[in-house]
Amino acid sequence: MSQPTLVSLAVQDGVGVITVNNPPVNALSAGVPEGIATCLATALADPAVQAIVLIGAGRSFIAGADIREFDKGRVTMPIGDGFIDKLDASPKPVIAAIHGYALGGGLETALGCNYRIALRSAKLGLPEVLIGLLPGAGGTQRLPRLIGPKAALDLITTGRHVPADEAKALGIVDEVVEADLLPAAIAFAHRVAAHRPLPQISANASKLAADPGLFDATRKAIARKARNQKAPYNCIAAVEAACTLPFAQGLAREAELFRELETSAESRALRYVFFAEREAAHVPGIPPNTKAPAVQSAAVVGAGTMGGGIAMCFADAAIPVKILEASQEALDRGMARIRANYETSVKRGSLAQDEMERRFARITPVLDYAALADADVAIEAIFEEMAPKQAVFRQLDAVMKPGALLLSNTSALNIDEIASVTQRPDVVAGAHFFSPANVMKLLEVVKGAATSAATMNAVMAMGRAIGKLSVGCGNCDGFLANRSRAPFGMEMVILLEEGALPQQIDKVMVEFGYPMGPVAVGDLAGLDIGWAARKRRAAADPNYRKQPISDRLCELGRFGQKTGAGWYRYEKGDRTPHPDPEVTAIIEQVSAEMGITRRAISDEEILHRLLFASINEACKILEEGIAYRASDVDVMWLHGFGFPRYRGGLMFWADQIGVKTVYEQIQRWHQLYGSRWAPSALLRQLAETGTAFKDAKAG
Ligand code: T1G
Repeated sequence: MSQPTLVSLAVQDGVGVITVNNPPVNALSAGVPEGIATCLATALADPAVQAIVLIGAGRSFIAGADIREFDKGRVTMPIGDGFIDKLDASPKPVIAAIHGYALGGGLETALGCNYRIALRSAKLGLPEVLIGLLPGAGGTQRLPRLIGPKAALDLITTGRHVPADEAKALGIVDEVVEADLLPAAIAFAHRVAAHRPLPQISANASKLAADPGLFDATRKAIARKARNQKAPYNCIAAVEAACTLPFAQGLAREAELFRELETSAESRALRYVFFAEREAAHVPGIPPNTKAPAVQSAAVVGAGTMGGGIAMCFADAAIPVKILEASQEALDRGMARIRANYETSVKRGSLAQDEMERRFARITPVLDYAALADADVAIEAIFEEMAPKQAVFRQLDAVMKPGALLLSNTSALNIDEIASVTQRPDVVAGAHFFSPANVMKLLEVVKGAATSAATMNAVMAMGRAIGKLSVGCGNCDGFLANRSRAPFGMEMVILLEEGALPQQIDKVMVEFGYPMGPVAVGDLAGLDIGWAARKRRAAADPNYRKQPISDRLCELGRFGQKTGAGWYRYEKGDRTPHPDPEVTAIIEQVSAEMGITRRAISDEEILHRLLFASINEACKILEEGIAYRASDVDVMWLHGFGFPRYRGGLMFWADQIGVKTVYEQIQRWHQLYGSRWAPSALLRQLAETGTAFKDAKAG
């Protein structure tokens, strides 16, 4: 069967309409740039054609270069050679007609045209920086010429999508229409067919005058977010070149700066993450694009921090939600916390007052389970104890309408044990939100033994509907996220016993790219939560490895920021962690009691002991089939634990070190430290076969 035509030309009413048809998003895959150039040449040679419209078929204009092509060893720009310059030099007017998205090379294509018309619902942008690149098809040279360097820097260094109305206000788009894009574009073409000279962005330097301090100020402004990264700075350098060099030299400088990025570890990692986040949507046993019933109403049991945050997720997605508590007083407290959360967003300017009221009104506090009966989904979000959770599920099982999803927000407890108290275990699953639930994007969707494929599909879709990144996994103690993170936490405590201090561990991990050190994160979350969990585990498991330093801090009432002291000391009203000599003394005291001779531990040993411990556990989770693919571990670590995105994720980063190197180091620590470092069978197999972690297959 012949390839469907990627790019076609049809002449309508003296207008040559070039249509790009490369589903799903009209990426500039091989053949598309060439097709545009061929159709353009044909249209220019046709005397019947007075003007040209370039439009996308299906759901979008052009969403950019084909990101998959970068890793196919293509050294030149993956968007064909200079087809945009051919558009730019066209003697007949070319109008880009934009719907859906015009992103990256797509917007750069539109900037090569003389005019741009867009549907009001369209979004435009240059998001290359988000995958560790820069607009490498003239965008860093044309956009500043169109809207000025300051506005161009904002779009290029943030990669944000700009709605059509804002694009018009900025001057990127000439006209915004409500509907009927093609007829409007053809009418526009007729209006400008005789206009001369044609507007040519590359020839217009009138807006390039930049405040000389602009570029240094921008470099300073992005420094925190752009830490350890190159792309944001190359973006700035490329725009600076637009303001200091003639167009042709500026293009050459842009290409040079682009090439520095295309093969960088940062861009390879960010391009990997782009696809890993999309791959996570696929749960084994469920064909892609299987429709799921939309959740139109929700119920949350428990109005604590998590329950309130979960209720906000539904209200924010315009889904009415009821929230239940055991007493009026608890309910009032929960509602007050929700209102306070919204008021903080209004104060910050990220939420309008009237929108806040609309969202708050979608949350209905109730005291009676019967009031939840007609919700499409009920999410239990009470404290982490099995018996009370089972009691909630018995109540839900008794009242919820047939077909309702019965979900638990538990972060580790056995989904099968929860499902076992209901008559409908097939609709029971885990929906593990991360705190704060209304902010964190990750939703860990846990499949119990009896959970049906339809339920998994429905919960994954529900997560996406409320703006979450749903990642599926199997049922075990701690599921995928917390189980893979547990060895990191244990190793951190042991490093403290052996010779490290909190401030050293945090410095290592912040320099690696975490936004906050793991020890300081404990103080933020509250040390009492972990203390309660440790006491429960110690009671249940005599072999449980105690954490005497952490316990000692808690026995002293040092629960972290909430008590003004934890691992660190805090000044009133200030969240800055200050190393505390008292804590150093406690640590040294415990080391002595444990008979440990403290030693200096290198930063590299800290980094590798923390992360390799979790890599080994992740391999076990994969070999047991609890994780469906290694990239799901990475997506969880990026969105659940703040692992730096430009390093790709725990397993992608491990691949940069090499499976064999990781394996041999773990073997050495196994000799030195005993069973907790026993290499997983999968890790050994990957090392022996030379298979990358990212290609590790679930058991
Ligand atoms: N290349 C290849 N595949 C892409 C793609 C792209 N640019 N964009 C999307 N896809 C695939 C995606 O993997 C998924 O595949 C399907 O399309 C639907 O995507 C020269 C060098 C456009 C906002 O960074 O931001 O241009 O999972 O699930 O939620 O200077 O896709 O179905 O197999 O995301 O509606 C710049 C990236 C490239 C835009 C639509 N452009 N794409 O979101 O659908 S670099 C981008 C997106 C560049 C130039 C430089 C989003 C979207 P599958 P989806 P969506």
